[in-house]
Amino acid sequence: MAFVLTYFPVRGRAESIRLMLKDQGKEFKEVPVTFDMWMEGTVKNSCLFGQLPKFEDGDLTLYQSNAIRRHVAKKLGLCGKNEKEAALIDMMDEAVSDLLTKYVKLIYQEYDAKKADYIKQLPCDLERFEKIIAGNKGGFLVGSQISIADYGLLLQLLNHEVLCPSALDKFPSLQAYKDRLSARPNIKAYFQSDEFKNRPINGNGKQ
Ligand code: GTB
Repeated sequence: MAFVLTYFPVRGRAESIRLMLKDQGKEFKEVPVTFDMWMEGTVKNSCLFGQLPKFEDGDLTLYQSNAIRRHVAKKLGLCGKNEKEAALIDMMDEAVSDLLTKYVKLIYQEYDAKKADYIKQLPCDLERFEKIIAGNKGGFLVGSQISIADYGLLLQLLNHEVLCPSALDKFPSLQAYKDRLSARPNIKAYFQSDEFKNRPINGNGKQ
């Protein structure tokens, strides 16, 4: 049965869900909700927590982007090949979520006042991921196969390069990782599509 993803026409909290599905060649239907539709209130009132994204998998309806991500990842085998890998992937995914949380706070709450400070401390965060990627011969955050955490990190690297074009200059392993993942055939095709290129990163126009 086809998956259905309901979200605003932006990358935001839905993009890592989209990216996993695209990379794994899974069909899904998008239901875009415009700002005007949202403000009217009916859609918001129909959402369990008054927010999007919403994801439908047959008779299962999910809210909360991380719950959706984990559901999709489990179904598609993106949570590691054993218990140990699964625990390490969870840990990496939480670390990527921490970076996303900081980024979202900057974008939606303090962009003008704090952007310069944010960019100044960014190398501290990226350095940690640089060491992790450089230290894993498998080429991913964990093991030798792509996982849920890699999709999140890839998108964060792209977003941070838009925020600060030189963000990866001092991090050769992250740069190579970003290039390698972006060259996976389905991801490459998706990144080159108008669908991806024309979709704003964030809902408030800041990036
Ligand atoms: N913990 C939840 C999750 O991870 O799913 C948080 C979800 C969340 O913050 N959803 C935001 C939302 O529904 C959208 S992401 N906001 C509307 C509301 O609360 O009424 C940020 C966002 C905001 C606005 C737009 N937009 O207008 O296009 C796009 C994205």
